[in-house]
Amino acid sequence: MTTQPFISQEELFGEPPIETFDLPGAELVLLNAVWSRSDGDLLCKQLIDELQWRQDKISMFGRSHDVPRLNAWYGDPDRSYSWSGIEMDPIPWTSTLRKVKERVSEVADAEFNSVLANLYRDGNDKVDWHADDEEVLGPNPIIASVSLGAARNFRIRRKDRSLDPINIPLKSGDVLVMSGSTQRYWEHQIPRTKKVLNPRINLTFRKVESSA
Ligand SMILES: O=C(O)CCC(=O)C(=O)O
Repeated sequence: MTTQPFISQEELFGEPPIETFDLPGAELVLLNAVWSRSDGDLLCKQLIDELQWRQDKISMFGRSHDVPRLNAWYGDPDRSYSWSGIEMDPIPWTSTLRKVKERVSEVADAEFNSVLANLYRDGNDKVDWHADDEEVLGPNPIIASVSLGAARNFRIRRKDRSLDPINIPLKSGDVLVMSGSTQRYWEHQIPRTKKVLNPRINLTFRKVESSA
């Protein structure tokens, strides 16, 4: 008796394992289903319970607002991070995050010393247009971004608005790698949507300079 090889949904419907994007001044690679969709969903549930989520506040026009998602910053000692006036000291790696980091380092062919975790509780949570261009990341940072749980649209546009924004759907288990001058010339967002009712975690692995 011959056994049929297992064919995943992705293979059956032709989702390419690696997608590149021809965008001027950006280097962007989407690695589809580095984790299977079901493993990605399981990992999402596990990290929702395991990580120490914090609700940060941001000040706008003299008023304080909740950041529209929860965050957590994990990493090597002395790898603090600050953005929009929010200071984050690293929490030591959990064994789950360490395993995820090892896999991401392999597929992105890069080393990382920290990760910003974002928890979008449902489609009401979002991140506004921004670039990950803080000085501690260096001039051409490589950022590997893991999506787990609900699929969401990632939008990216030129800072000079010379092109229409591009929409990249990110699904559970995908890894998006941004490198080169992407953060210098482009900015990205995860827009709010009424269509998504389930949570999504995004882990953006980064290499930051020591704060010591
Ligand atoms: O959730 C995402 O895919 C993007 C997150 C992001 O832009 C960030 O952490 O800087």
